[in-house]
Amino acid sequence: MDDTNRLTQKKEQWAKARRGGEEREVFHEGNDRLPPGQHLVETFPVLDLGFKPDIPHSEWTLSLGGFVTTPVIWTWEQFQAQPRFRDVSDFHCVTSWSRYDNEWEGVSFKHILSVVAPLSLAKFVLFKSYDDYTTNLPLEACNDDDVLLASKWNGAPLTREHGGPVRVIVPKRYAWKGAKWVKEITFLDKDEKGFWEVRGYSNTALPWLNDRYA
Ligand SMILES: Nc1nc2c(c(=O)[nH]1)N[C@H]1C(S)=C(S)[C@@H](COP(=O)(O)O)O[C@H]1N2
Ligand SMILES: [Mo]
Repeated sequence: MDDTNRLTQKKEQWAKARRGGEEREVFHEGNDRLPPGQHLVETFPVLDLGFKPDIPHSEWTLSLGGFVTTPVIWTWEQFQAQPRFRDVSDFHCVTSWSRYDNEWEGVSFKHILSVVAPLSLAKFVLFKSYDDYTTNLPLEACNDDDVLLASKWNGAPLTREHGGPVRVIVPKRYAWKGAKWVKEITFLDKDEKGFWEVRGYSNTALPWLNDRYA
């Protein structure tokens, strides 16, 4: 087994153990801000596949393609030249921690949609990252006011460990639906499951429904 597989397996076991524990005795009911089964943290844990890609701005590109009218490949300078967007949101990881009031800054997904103009047959979005991670969402879920491609967190450039240069933030879904180190965004007519989705995690990933596993 290679290191990535071993770490992935470890993470899965950890998530399952947490789930078992929660179901038996430490399940949190949640409240009007904390979804069921979550607990609040003030730190910002780092989760990845055991590999944090290092992409200098000079080599970074973001490709937007698939079923769109105008595919584009942005350099770092071109990404930075897009209209800026800021949003504060709560972050919910499926391994049960939540972090409130994260201030994200970058480019809104609404702006992405206005640039590429998806064709009417585009119904799903697949995200690919520099660490080969993938995750998927319906286009509807991405076309929301709080979804963005973030390059700053709490006023500072996004660090490499948290997905810099650019990560995707989808506040209404568990955090695995937001690709760190994002590299390609592909608009598709059919749903194509991502890394965790093919490994038994929920395809919808809705924190308020405690919707963790498929
Ligand atoms: N490229 C990539 N994106 C990823 C992951 C990953 O391993 N690789 N992990 C996901 C998971 S499971 C979570 S909880 C969040 C963690 O983000 P953080 O490390 O900033 O807390 O990133 C998500 N995006
Ligand atoms: Mo996660």
